[in-house]
Amino acid sequence: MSQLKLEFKTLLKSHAELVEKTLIELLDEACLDYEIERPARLMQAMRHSSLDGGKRLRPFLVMESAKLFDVKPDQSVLAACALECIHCYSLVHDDLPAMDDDDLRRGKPTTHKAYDEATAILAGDALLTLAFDILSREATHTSATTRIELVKLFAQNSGLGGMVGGQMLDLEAEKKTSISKEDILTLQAMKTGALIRCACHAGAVLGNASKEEQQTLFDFGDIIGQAFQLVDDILDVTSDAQTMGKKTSKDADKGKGTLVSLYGLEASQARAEELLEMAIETLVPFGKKADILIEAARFTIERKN
Ligand code: GRG
Repeated sequence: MSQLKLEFKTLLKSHAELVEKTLIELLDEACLDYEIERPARLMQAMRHSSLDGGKRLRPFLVMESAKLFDVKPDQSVLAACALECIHCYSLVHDDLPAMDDDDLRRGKPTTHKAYDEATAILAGDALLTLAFDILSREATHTSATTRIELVKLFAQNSGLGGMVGGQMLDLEAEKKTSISKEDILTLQAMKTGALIRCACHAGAVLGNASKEEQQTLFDFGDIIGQAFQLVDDILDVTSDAQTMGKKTSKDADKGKGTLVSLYGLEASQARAEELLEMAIETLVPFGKKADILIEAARFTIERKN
């Protein structure tokens, strides 16, 4: 294994540990910092949905993108955790019977299986709103202008024009007999790509980067977002539930149109490699400072779960 890959793996683990520790603190605080009582069952379901699992790729991207602009991980971890809360909420709601109807997530029972549907809906809602509570805090960034910029960025990427809108397009696509490549790319860029792009862009915002630098991180995030979803579709065909920690063959079972079903495995794998080269090219202006982000792009392509 190359020195850089080793460094990336070590950082992925240590950032994930920092995210876990911070999420535990944020959830503990959420029980304490107001006078009003917190429903214990809801708190447990939020912890079940957000702690002890996942690759924590989005927070990693926030922290490593911010590092390009000399923001240390302990200064970017709160924004990183806010994004992870939004991601976890989306997984909880996506697993519900009304959506993907899944029993397994991150190797554990999905939240509605461990609790019940109503509690899972509320746990998702509370994680989403907690994300914006975190973003509004002075500890997330000393500048109120930057905090508002982050709120807008996270809201736009997670909402109607981003992840939620993409999920709607995805649900509608399931009912169609065929779907074009352009439609697949649009819905994937919204459903999955938007949060990954947001992670990289947020790092640049936290670092007060110039508009040009922000655009570079946006472009990088956009490309790895595409690659991430493409690999997710490939793994849905080639992997198994134990490795993935969630059910596989879901796309084929539903007759769902993906780039893999349109072009086949080989062409999809070649496209993933092409996207990796594009992602690396995007970061050329940052030179060696971007080595770890490039490894993150490689991980997105080579990951097994
Ligand atoms: C319900 C509003 C709403 C949105 C759902 C995120 C999403 C939209 C659906 C999840 C379905 C899915 C499996 C999409 C493929 C890409 C994806 C988001 C995979 C899960 O992300 P990972 O692999 O998960 O980063 P971990 O568990 O590692 O955090």
